Amino acid sequence: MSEVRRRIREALANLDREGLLEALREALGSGVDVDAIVFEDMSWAMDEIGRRFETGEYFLADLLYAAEIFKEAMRILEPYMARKHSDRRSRGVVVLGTVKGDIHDIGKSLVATLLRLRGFQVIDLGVDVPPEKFVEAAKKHKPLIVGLSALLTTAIPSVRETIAKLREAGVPARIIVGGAALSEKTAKEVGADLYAENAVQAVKIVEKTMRGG
Ligand code: HCB
Repeated sequence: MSEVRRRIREALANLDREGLLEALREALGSGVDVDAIVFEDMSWAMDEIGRRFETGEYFLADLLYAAEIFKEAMRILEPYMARKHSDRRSRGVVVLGTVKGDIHDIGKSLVATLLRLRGFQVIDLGVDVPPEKFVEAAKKHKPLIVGLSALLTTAIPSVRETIAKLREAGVPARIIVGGAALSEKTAKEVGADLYAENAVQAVKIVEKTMRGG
């Protein structure tokens, strides 16, 4: 891995805002791929921050600050993502939200951003979304796909309940799930149709599903 990418990882993991912004500008100036920065380096750093929180090295305030720095970095990176991913074809509706009991929104918002860049109309329901709100939005907007996000293992029952309520209500949309609480295996267990590890994969899967795949 290049030195500048290593600096991006270290700066974000160490909550060094200035160091991160400087490394990002340098990386973008030297042509480093924006997806590698966001989905490999910055995502790795957020996981590392989670690990430091788990071991007691970081506190809740550090997680909040990390989220703030991440969002600031995204404001620099988004135009590069737009250049790389933009496709203005109109491709249909996706309803997306973080399930009830969970307020993590960075990953879900990244999925929303990429889908919008690829031409999807995204109805983003936000965070801590109760199952009934997913059902109401699905009935109103008739999406082909509903996306659920969950980072807390304690939110997995909410994912299961939301999927059950969508099915009970006869919503025909395929359901994709993602977020640190889920895996291919848990996705199957809670009754989801599809699972994505990151936003790029989510978009590929949604596009394939829209094409009938
Ligand atoms: Co939070 N938190 N947190 N947190 N947090 C995690 C998630 C832990 C894993 C940290 C840890 O202990 N290792 C942990 C959960 C442990 C567990 O349940 N097993 C945890 C905890 C415990 C908590 C609190 C309970 C802490 C407390 O209060 N004591 C609390 C819960 C609040 C609540 O939700 N009710 C809490 C709070 C917070 C904030 C608010 C301080 C802050 C979030 C701010 C925000 O989102 N605006 C926060 C943060 C930042 C994190 C970590 C450090 C980073 C999350 C993140 O943004 N990652 C996280 C550590 C980790 O995840 N390993 C930690 C970066 C994004 C880009 O990755 O995985 O979210 P992503 O999204 C990807 C991918 O999953 C996929 O695409 C995205 C882009 O590539 N994807 C989807 C996501 N959603 C998808 C949906 C689809 O349909 C398809 C694909």
